[in-house]
Amino acid sequence: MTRWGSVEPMGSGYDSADTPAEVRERMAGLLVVIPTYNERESLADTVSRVRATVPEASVLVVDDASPDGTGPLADELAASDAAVHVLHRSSKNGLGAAYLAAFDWALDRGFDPIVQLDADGSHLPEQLPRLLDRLGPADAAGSADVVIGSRWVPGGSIQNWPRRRELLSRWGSAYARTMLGLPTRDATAGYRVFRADALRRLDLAGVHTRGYGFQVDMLWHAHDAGLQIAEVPVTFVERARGRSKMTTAIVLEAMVRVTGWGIQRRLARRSGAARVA
Ligand SMILES: Nc1nc2c(ncn2[C@@H]2O[C@H](COP(=O)(O)OP(=O)(O)OP(=O)(O)O)[C@@H](O)[C@H]2O)c(=O)[nH]1
Ligand SMILES: [Mg+2]
Repeated sequence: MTRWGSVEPMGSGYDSADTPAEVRERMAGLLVVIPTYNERESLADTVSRVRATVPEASVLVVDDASPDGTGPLADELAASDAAVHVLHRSSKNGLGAAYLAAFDWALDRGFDPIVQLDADGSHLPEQLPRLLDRLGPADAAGSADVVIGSRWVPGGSIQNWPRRRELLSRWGSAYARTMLGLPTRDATAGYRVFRADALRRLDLAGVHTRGYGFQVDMLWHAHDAGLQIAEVPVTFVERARGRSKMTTAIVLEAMVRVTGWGIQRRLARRSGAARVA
C-alpha cells in the first residue's frame, strides 16, 4: 500500500517513514498546471479527476485565448472551486511559453511541487500519486528533483496511439538522448513533477523552445544543472476528444534545436578537452 493508498509505488528510490498526515501536509502546496488550447470537451473531466485523485492539489489552467471557449469554461470551474485558478494569455504562443508563464506564477506564489499535465486525457490523473511518491520528501536520500511519467521504461505503455506517432516519439527520445547525453528513456514526455527549488535552480530565461521540444529543452537544462531526474512508468492514452496541436513546424523546431544543442555540446566538450590537454 502506498501513502496514497490507491496505486502501487513504482520505482521509489528513497526510504521515507512519513505518515499519511505528513505527506498530505507536504502536498498542500501542490500545483497541477494544465495548458489548454481548444480543450473545451476535455478540460472539466481532467480537472475533476485531478481534484478527486489528489484533493490537496490546486490547479492552474493556462489558456491561450482558445477560440472554442475553453477560457470561460476554466473561469466557471474556478468560480465553483477555490482550488482552481486560471491564467489567461492573449494569443496562442506555444506550450513552452504557456508553461514558463505558469512556472513564474507558481513560484511567485510559493507552490511546491509543480506538476505538468495535458488537458486532453493523455495523462491519467489517477497515476499522479505514483509520480509524487517517487519525488519523495526533499531531504530524503534517493528522492528526486524532477519526476518524468515515462512511456518507454518497463511498465510504461501507450493506448490507441497511431504507429507513426509512437515511432516519432520513440525516435525523438532516442535522438535527444544520444545527442544530449540525457539520462531518461522518455525525453519528450509531458507528464512531469518539478520541485519548486529545482525550477529555481534552472535558467528558465534560457529556455526558448515554444513547441513540443520545450520538454526536451527543460530536461536538458535539468540534467545540465545536476538535478536528480527519475522516471516512473505511466500509461499514455491517445486523446478521445478535441484535436492534436502537433504540427510539422513543431516537430521541425524540436529536431533543429536538439541537433544544434548536440553540436554545441560536442564542441564545448572538445574545447574543454583541448584546454585540459
Ligand atoms: N496554453 C497553450 N496550451 C497548448 C498550446 N499548444 C498545446 N497546448 C496544450 O498542451 C497540451 C498538449 O497538447 P496536444 O495537442 O495534446 O499535443 P500532444 O499531446 O503533443 O499531441 P497529441 O498526442 O496529438 O495530442 C494540451 O493540453 C493542449 O491543449 C498552446 O499554444 N498554448
Ligand atoms: Mg496530447
